[in-house]
Amino acid sequence: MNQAELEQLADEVLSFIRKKRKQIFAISTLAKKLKSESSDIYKAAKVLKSWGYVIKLSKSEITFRQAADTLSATEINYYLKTKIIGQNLVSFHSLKSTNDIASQMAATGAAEGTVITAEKQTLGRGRLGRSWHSPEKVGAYISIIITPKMSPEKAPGLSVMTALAAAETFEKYCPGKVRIKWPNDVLIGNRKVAGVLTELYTKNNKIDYVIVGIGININQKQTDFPQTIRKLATSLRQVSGKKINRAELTAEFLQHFEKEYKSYPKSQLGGSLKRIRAYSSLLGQTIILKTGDKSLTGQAIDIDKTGALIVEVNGEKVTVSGGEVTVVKGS
Ligand code: BT5
Repeated sequence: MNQAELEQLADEVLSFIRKKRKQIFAISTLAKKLKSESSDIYKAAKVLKSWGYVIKLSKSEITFRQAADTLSATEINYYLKTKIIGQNLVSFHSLKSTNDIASQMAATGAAEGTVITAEKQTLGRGRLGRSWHSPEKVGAYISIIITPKMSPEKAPGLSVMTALAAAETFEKYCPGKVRIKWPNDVLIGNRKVAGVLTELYTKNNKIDYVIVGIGININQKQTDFPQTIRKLATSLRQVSGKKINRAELTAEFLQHFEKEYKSYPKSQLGGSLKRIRAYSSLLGQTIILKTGDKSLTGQAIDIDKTGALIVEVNGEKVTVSGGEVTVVKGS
């Protein structure tokens, strides 16, 4: 049995023992059920231990004690209750960027709802060539492939939709503290806890596919962030005071995403505007908004169903679909 086969067997053993914590399984019984040799089951259990699972293992018995802190497909699947999003789930240990792999997979026909995750990214991307700090074991780096049947002009609101799904996920861990900073940031206490990067691919003026990427700071301590962003960033653990199960949180986020996405191609953000407004950190504030080399100053007054920000500038309403916002202090 080669390493890949052994890892697959380890996954199968896990799916048997994972749901029954503390139950003693005879290796010979598992071997029969999985049509394998007892010696291979033993080796597979050792692989699970090397992945961080706490397992009591003897030559004849296996007992599952505790799950590993991983973002593996098996762990996420354990918590996943979606119908489409994440039903095809591919997890990597290390990638340059989950968005890049997702795009390659979408271009070669991966199904809508396919999700790519990574334990760490070596070239995690933000918008406009910026980078996303993506260290191992503490965050979640997720990309979702979607193929909405709608015109490309309707795509910008997907970032706000995703930020909403993230905010609703985080609410359970940090109730009452989560804010959405239009168009793609999720903040807690004015610090960034997650960022969304939506990339649209078109063919003949139609959407070919969209990659929705999100990076979530989950279990970082403040010193885990590099100096450059230490004052700008936070994690769910820092705010809640509790270490959070990353696989469970990822599954919960995918579920919220699926719920929001269901109605999006038809009615865009129509059904969720009330919640978006309630989470928004900008509405009512005086802001400076930069788009390309243009800049405007005004009061953010609303977000519409396309995800655009409505800004009042000298008594006139201006609708903007993207950009960089700075809040003018004391507004
Ligand atoms: C974003 O860009 O906020 C989008 C981030 C998307 C990351 C995900 S991870 C999975 C998928 N695969 C990828 O390669 N990317 C996506 P932007 O609005 O441009 O913000 C980037 C800025 O946020 C940086 O310039 C830093 O100032 C700050 N930043 C970088 N890493 C951070 C982190 N871990 N936490 C908080 N802020 C961070």
